[in-house]
Amino acid sequence: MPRALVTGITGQDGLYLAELLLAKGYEVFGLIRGQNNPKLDLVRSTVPEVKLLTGDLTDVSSLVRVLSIAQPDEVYNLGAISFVAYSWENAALTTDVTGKGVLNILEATRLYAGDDIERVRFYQASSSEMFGKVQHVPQSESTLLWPRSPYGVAKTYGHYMTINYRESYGMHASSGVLFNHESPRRGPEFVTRKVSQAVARIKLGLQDELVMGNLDAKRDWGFAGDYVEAMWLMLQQPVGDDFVISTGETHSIGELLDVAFAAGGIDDWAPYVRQDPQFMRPAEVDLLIGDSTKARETLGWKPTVTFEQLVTMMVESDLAEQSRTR
Ligand code: NDP
Ligand code: GDR
Repeated sequence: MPRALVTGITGQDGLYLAELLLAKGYEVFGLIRGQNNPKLDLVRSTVPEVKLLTGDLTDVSSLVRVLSIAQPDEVYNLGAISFVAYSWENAALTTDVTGKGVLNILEATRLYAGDDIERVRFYQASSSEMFGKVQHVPQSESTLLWPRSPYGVAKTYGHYMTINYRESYGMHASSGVLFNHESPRRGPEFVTRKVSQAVARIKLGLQDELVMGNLDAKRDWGFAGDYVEAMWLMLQQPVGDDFVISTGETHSIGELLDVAFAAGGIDDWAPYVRQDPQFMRPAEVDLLIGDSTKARETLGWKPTVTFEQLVTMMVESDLAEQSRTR
């Protein structure tokens, strides 16, 4: 039975990845930070087979201990401070967790592998946010990185450190440059879920206003369930490499509002939506659209859920959840 260690198990992707790995017959270990995390209930009820181990990406000794217990064949580093807007307010902490945390787990993995570096394969959750002020459209593995947020800068450090471990030590280390991916499990602070929850609550008469930031930014949004499959596929390749994972379609936040309100049976969103500077960012990433040709050709990966299907899935899920809990 292959063994996998997943950091970020309480996040959106961690849960989907754990489900995928369990279905493939893996023994799965998840890194948790410890006490009183309300998201642990969902992990325990959805994937009770996962063995939870306590540690933190900022604490190398905890990672060394966790690796020695889990004895993984594959390490998926999904843990991060992942909310871009928050990263300006907590730039140093974001750097420690999202940036230096990658070095910590790479180094702990190298120590764990010892003389047999091929004993373990490593996945790093890199991000389209690294493209920032985009230098080419669409963005591929060779597009110049120009991050525009402390989060993007930290991810860029982790990305290059992963490549460096591959090149310096021959580690089977892969970096997935994933574009935005969403699901009903998405955290409510991210724009898709904020909108889908608001549509559900407006429809049910629980809320009458949605306060937003920049409506002109464009994102390439896919379904998280599809994207975790790409992570696994990367670690099944003969050598580590970097892959862009994206749909190749881009939509503005305005278009997201169009589709989400329509999915909730509301024709016109304008009467409900107000913009407020508190949700504007000091520097914006205006346009993301990915070219995932390499992943499609090498991994045989492709997305299965369209933008409209994704947004509708999220609105329907939130309508069901809000109806249950109101
Ligand atoms: P989430 O924000 O949902 O989950 C983040 C996870 O990181 C949580 O489990 C959180 O644990 C954990 N974490 C936070 N701080 C630490 C720490 N100090 N030590 C250990 N774990 C920590 O993210 P997603 O699931 O959406 O994303 C997974 C990864 O992929 C992240 O690295 C993200 O940056 C990256 N990514 C995501 C994309 C997306 O569109 N979703 C696109 C590209 C990259 P806790 O519950 O304890 O806070
Ligand atoms: P992003 O996702 O920053 O792309 O990072 P988010 O959903 O937060 O923002 C997407 C775009 O929407 C605009 N926006 C708003 N965003 C939020 N959160 N709230 C609002 O009210 C709002 N109004 C407009 C933003 O300005 C932005 O342009 C996500 C995270 O998952 C990262 O961890 C990951 O690396 C990248 O996707 C790829």
